[in-house]
Amino acid sequence: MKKYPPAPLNKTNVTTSVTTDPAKRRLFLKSGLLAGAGLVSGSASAASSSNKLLPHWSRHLGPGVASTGYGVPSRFETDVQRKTLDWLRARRESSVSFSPLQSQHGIITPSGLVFERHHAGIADIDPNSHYLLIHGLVERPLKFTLSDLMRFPSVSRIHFLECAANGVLNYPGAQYNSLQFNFGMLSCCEWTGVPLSTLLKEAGVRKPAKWILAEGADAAALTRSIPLDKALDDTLVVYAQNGEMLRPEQGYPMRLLLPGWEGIINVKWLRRLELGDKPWETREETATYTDLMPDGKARQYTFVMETKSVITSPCPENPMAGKGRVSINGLAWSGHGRIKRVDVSVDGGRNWRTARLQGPVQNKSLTRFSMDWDWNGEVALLQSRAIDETGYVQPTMAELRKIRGIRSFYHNNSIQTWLINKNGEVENVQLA
Ligand SMILES: Nc1nc2c(c(=O)[nH]1)N[C@H]1C(S)=C(S)[C@@H](COP(=O)(O)O)O[C@H]1N2
Ligand SMILES: [Mo]
Repeated sequence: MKKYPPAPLNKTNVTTSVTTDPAKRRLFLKSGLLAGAGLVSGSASAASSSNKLLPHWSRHLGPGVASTGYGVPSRFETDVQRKTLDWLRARRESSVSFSPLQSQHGIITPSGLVFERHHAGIADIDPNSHYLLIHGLVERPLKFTLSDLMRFPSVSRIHFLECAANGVLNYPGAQYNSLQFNFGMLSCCEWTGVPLSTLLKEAGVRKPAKWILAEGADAAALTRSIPLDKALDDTLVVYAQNGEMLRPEQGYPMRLLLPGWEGIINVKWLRRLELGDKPWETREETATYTDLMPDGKARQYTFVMETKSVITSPCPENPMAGKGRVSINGLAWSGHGRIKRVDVSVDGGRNWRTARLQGPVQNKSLTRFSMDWDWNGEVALLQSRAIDETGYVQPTMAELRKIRGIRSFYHNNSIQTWLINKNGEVENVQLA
């Protein structure tokens, strides 16, 4: 492990840039303020600009406030990007980009790095020409513009969102050596909006209603059927994400958010909710987003994203820096509720140790875990296994296939194995 000794203290540096004398300090602050406001010309104090031991950013004034009204990351972080695969649906009819989880810190995905999945591209909606209609089995059909929605009391909640197809590139024979491509259809944001139950109360649900059809305003007019129970439980109509209005990619000006449920049902660019007494059997719940089981029948309406976890460092994109003490870091999540425990193995699942969870552990949210490890430089097999508050344990690929067979495609929540090579490189492998 690298050691980081404190930088040598330089006398000139200390006395010119920092002073503990209150009188001098006031003077220093005053001239600093004036310079910042453009009232004083010239560069930083002569004493510090002549000190060549300091890096240039410590010797010269910076450019003032950021050059754009909306900030961007450091120019040294430009390789942190969403990514696409040329062959995989990089067409406007169907496109997907993957979030760089290897560069995510904490649990919130920055808005500009949230993965995208579009069935007809991004709808560019003028909020003044858009409204949400609630109709069907209701007492009073209602229309809500964005500003109508924003008049209701709002809630803000942190939830993950995962595409049911996350991990399909990770079945045997199709493995990418990548965290981003195998796990990056996953994000976690703070979402702000109105509980759907509030809007349904305004419209008045009529007795026979059991299901709701949700429809998007994109060219796909994407539709899915939603059970009324979930709609009245924790479903939100959201208009904001991470403290600002939704990004166009995420459904501006309004989308549905069904915490813990598969991505597709979180209808973006939401324009219509129709109440009915049975599911509509739309394309996205019959021809796709169903799982063919060993007996030849297909599982349908598999809403919940099951408990899952992955080590994000080390991973193929984050190789080992060297022998010695490292912190194994990862993410865990469950569509059933809170994460209760995460176990980590460095020997391919023979022995497990309980990892630290970074609190507060939130409901249907990404949860950070970590474990200290002294790497002896030998080959190792790293795994993580999440357990949620219902007691559900994340399965191995073998366990998953025993139940699901080999034709099932969506909802791959199996345990991931990273092989650590002696040279520190990390490989995506599957254990038999
Ligand atoms: N109207 C509409 N809603 C949609 C989609 C779409 O193409 N159109 N894609 C769905 C799918 S398959 C997923 S996984 C999520 C992705 O949400 P995101 O793009 O905000 O990450 O949105 C869902 N909602
Ligand atoms: Mo999806």
